[in-house]
Amino acid sequence: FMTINKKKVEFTDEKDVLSVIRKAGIDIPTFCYHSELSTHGACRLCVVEDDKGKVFASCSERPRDGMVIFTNTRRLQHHRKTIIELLLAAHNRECTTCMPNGICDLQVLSKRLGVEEVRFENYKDQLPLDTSSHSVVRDLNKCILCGDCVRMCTEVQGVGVLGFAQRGSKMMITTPFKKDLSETQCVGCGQCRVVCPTGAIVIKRDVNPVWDVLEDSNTKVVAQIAPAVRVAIGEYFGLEEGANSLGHLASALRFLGFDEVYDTDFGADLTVIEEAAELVERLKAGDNLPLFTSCCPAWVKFCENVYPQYRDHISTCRSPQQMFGAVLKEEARMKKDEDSRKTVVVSIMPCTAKKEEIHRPEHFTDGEQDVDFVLTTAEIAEMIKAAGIDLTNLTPEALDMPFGMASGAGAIFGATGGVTEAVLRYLTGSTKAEDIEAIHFTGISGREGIKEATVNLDGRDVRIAVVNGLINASKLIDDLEAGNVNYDFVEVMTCKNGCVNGGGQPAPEKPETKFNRQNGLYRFDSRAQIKTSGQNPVAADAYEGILKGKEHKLLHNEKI
Ligand code: HC1
Ligand code: SF4
Repeated sequence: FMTINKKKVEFTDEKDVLSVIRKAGIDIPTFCYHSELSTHGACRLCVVEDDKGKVFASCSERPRDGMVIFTNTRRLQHHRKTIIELLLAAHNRECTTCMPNGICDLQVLSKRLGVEEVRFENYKDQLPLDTSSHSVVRDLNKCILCGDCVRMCTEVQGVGVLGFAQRGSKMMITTPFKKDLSETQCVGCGQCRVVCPTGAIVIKRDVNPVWDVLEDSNTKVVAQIAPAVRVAIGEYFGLEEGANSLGHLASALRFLGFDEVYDTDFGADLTVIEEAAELVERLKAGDNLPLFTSCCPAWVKFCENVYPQYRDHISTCRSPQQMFGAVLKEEARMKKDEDSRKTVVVSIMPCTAKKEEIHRPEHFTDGEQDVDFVLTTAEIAEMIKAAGIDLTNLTPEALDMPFGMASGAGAIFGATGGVTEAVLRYLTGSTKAEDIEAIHFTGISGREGIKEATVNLDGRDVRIAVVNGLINASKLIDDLEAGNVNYDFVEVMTCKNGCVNGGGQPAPEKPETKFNRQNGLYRFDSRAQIKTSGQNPVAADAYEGILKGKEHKLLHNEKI
């Protein structure tokens, strides 16, 4: 037991006093504390006072039996207010035009703690923004040096392009040799933005050019919605975490002026069919095994940067977003006599790295970019709100045809293990509920960073690994190099738990948020009429029609 504000509180295995306080229902403020990152102890907002008058950071103290602490004395209130004032003094305070306006932790806490004035002069020079990345924008004038981005990039992603430099009032977070982000090994995952408590790292917005094309009557604007978006966008509108909002979103997009609305799950069905064929071929030839999945662009970039010797192991398949983009543009080319409008494809994605993927030339078809814009879940929510549409009050609508049909296997792509599960459903060929369930329980689903399974396909044991969080990809490849492990198929998703936790999604409210979204995708799958990609009649028709003779050209990467 410990005593918090004169009340007895029980604790068990909490690693620090802060966790005990929060478990007791007191929301103690912090900037630099994330349960999944190491403890930094820098922001000092979580200070508490003991019965002897000692003040200490609760994030860095282990709970002890008999401890007596106070969380909100006048002294602590004064201390916290001064910290916020000092941060605000060194901060660009153009809040009204700042992207996280209204949800910025610095803004929220300064209101909550009753900061009425800033008694100190701003002593910092304004620094230029780094807009070089397709995925995120860095604004050092809004950085409060909590180090959350540094620890995320290093500890979870193993990329490590952000670090502290200089000391005292000159201290800043920077890249190696202060290079622009686009010149570093940054993979564009946007996870630094998810943990940034202010506007120092924000999503690169593509909202304005999309508004322009929506208003242009010479343009047909076609949307595709990624799997993970449907189970997260509702959070912006007060819906339950993991609730399926696909139908609501389709309706909202039509209100915004989109001409056709599709589901990237259809592209995922095509990916399953192509990637499964590639796996079978490589298993036969024994070449370039393990086969690495290619749907996550941040992983592809990471592999190219850090492990170029494994480049040929990555599947030649384009990602579902790129396959679908190529199909939509091909359809437009084939029908240009009926419809002379220019077709613009907009992807709605949970991912900031998808913004860069669309510019990779090996994904172009005959030199033409297939997907024109990527909007993250955060950006489309912004547009829906700007238009005054209340997502929750819309009547859910169906997707358009001819491509608006997808299997449940396509939807689970958005959760770690989902791509593998979808490929195995297709390769085993059974549509029986018990066989589908058995695949789920082979070991490919779950919360671990690296999962393993062995599955018998046509008499051969196929060794599989499923990875989420890039640092785990490094561990796996180091083990492969050392000969400690051996696999035939490896799925890698950059973000922890997969796309549900992507850099373009709402910042998770609590640790369970990502699991609620993951469960939402599996619920979506359980209600889907078709379960495997091979059963998708629209995909089968596409192979007989629009894709015939063009499978490689539209669905695979050009070697550059
Ligand atoms: Fe993903 Fe994918 S699952 S990469 O996580 O393969 O972004 O949702 O759209 O392309 O389908 C993301 C999600 C997404 C692709 C698919
Ligand atoms: Fe690191 Fe990802 Fe942020 Fe790039 S986008 S700096 S790789 S966390």
